[in-house]
Amino acid sequence: MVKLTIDGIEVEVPRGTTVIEAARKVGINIPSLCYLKGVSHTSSCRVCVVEVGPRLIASCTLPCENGMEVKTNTQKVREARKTVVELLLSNHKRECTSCNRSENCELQTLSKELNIRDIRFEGERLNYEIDNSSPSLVRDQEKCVLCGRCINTCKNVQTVGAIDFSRRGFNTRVSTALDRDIAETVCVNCGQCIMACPVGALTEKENIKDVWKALADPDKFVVVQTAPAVRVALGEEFGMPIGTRVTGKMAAALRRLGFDKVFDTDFAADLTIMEEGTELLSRLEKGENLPLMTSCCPGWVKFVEHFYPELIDNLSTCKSPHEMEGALIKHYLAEKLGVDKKNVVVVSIMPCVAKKFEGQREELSNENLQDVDYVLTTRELAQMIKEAGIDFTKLPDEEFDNPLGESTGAAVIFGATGGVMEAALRTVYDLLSGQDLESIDYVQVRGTTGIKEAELTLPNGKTIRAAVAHGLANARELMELVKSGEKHYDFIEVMACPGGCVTGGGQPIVDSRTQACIDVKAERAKAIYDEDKDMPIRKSHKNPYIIRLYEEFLEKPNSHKAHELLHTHYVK
Ligand code: HC1
Ligand code: SF4
Ligand code: SF4
Repeated sequence: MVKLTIDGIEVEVPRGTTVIEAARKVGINIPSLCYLKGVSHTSSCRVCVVEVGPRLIASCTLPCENGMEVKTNTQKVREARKTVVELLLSNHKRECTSCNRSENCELQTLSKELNIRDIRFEGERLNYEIDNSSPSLVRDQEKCVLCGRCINTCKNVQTVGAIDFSRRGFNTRVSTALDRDIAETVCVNCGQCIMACPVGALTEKENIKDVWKALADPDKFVVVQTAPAVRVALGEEFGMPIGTRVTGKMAAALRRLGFDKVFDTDFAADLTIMEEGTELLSRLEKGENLPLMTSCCPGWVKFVEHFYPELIDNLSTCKSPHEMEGALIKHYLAEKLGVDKKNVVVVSIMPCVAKKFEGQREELSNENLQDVDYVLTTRELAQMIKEAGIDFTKLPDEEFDNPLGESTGAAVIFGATGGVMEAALRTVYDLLSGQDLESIDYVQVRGTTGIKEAELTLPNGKTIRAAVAHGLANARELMELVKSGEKHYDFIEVMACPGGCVTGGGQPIVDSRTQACIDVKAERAKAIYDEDKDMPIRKSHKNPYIIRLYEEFLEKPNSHKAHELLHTHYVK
C-alpha cells in the first residue's frame, strides 16, 4: 500500500494505483478524455493534468507514491484543462444540436463542467469526408478528438487492428490502412470502437428513417423482433439503472410504435438450440468438422472469414436466431396470416451493429427475399420511442405476440457470454438421456473470464469438451490453442463483444467515468440470468411452440425444410 494526499485528503491505495483512480476513491472526479478503464491509458489528451510539486502531470498514467502531494483544483490546473479542451473544440465540428451523441458526449460534458463559454483559439480546421461505406458504422473524422480509445479497443481488445493513427502533428488522424473505406478493411463490424468513442466520431449506420417509412406504408406488414440483450439495457436510455429489466415495457412500446406483430428473437434462440444441438450430435457421431463453432455472432463469423478461413467449415451451419426468425416470419407465418410474404418487412432490434451487416448478407435470404430487412440498435429503438413521444417509464408490461414470441430461460441467456453453450448443454443432455435434469445451471461457462471451459459427460458415456470465449482477443487465443493442437474441444462458443451481446456495439453507451466504477457487462448479465430464473420453462426443447413448429411445419431438427430455411454456409 502507498499513502499520499490529494487536495490535502489522506488516501491509502494499493501500489500501482494511478492518481486518477485514487482521487475517485475520495470523491474527486478528475476529468479525462483518452482514459478508458482497462482499455486505454495513453495520457494523450492531457485533460487529466494535476499539480505535483511544480509540475503539471497527466494523472491517468501517474502511479501513486508514498508521500506524494497532489493538487487537482488549482488555478493553474483549471486553466491548463480549459486550454486543452478549447484547443480541441477549435478543431471540432461543433454541431451539438444535431449530433447523434448530444447529451451523451464526453467532450460536451467536459466543456460544460469546465465552464467554457467562448473558444479563444480559432484557426485552421481539418476537413474530412464522412466514411459511410460500412453497413454497420459511420466515421466522421471532423468530430474525432484523437483520444485513441477506438484504436486501442480495435487493436488490443479485438486484435483486429482495422484503424490506427496516421500522419503527424496537426495532421494526425485515425485512419485505415492506405486510407481505404472502412468497409474495404478487415473490420468485422463489431462496433466496439463506437462504444469506446467519447464523442460522435463513430456512430451506427442509422436505419430509423427506413423503419418509419415502412410503418407508414399501408401495404406493408411490419413485424418486429427483439434480441435477448436489448431487454436488460433499453431502460438505461430512459434514465433507469444499468441492468434494469424492461421486457414488458419494450413489448408495449413496440406495439405503440405501430408494428403489426411484436415477436421475440428468443423464440428462434430456442430453435437454434434444437438445430445446433442436433448438428453437434451428428458431427460428434461422424467425427466431422470438430470442434463445432457457434455462428450466431456476425462479428465472429467475419473474424473467422478474415483471420481463420481454414476453420470456416467448423462454423455451425445454423443461421443466427434473428435470421431464423425472419425466415420463419416470411416463409411460414405470412401464409398462415394470409399476408403476401413480399409485403412483409422484418425489423430486428439488436444490441449489435454487426447484425446490420449480417442482415444484408446474400447467404441469409430465401426466394430472393432477405430474411431480415432492417436492423435497429437498442439506441435507435430508444430514439424512435422518444421521437414518438412515448413515456417509456410509465408503460405497462405487455406480452409478445405468438407463436413466434414464446421463449424459455435458455433463450434469454444467449445475451451473455456462455449463454448459448449453457442453453445447448441443458438440451443436449436431456435429449440423450431422456431425462428432465433438474440441475441446469452450468456456472462454469458463466462470468467474464476470457476463456471458459466445461466438460459434460453424456448418458452414452461420451464427454463433450466445451470452450467459451468473448472478445476477439480471447477468441484469437482460443483459435491458436485449437490450431496448435494444444487443446481439443468438441464445441466452442464465441461472441465478438467482451461480455457477449449485453455489451454489444448497439447498446446504450456508458461514459468512461461510469465505466470506471461499474462493471456494465456484469450488471447486465446479472439481469439476464435473473430473467432466466424467473421463466417458467428454462430449456429450449420444452418450448411448446417449438414443439408445435416441428410437428406442423419443420418435421424434425435438421430436416430438409429446416436446412432450406434455417441453415446456410459461409464460403468466403
Ligand atoms: Fe445476440 Fe443472438 S444472442 S447474437 O448475442 O444468437 O445481437 O442479444 O439477438 O440473432 O437470440 C445479438 C443478443 C441476438 C441472434 C439471439
Ligand atoms: Fe475495429 Fe470492431 Fe470498430 Fe471494426 S467495428 S474498426 S473491428 S472495433
Ligand atoms: Fe453483435 Fe453480439 Fe456478436 Fe457483439 S457479440 S458482434 S453484439 S452478435
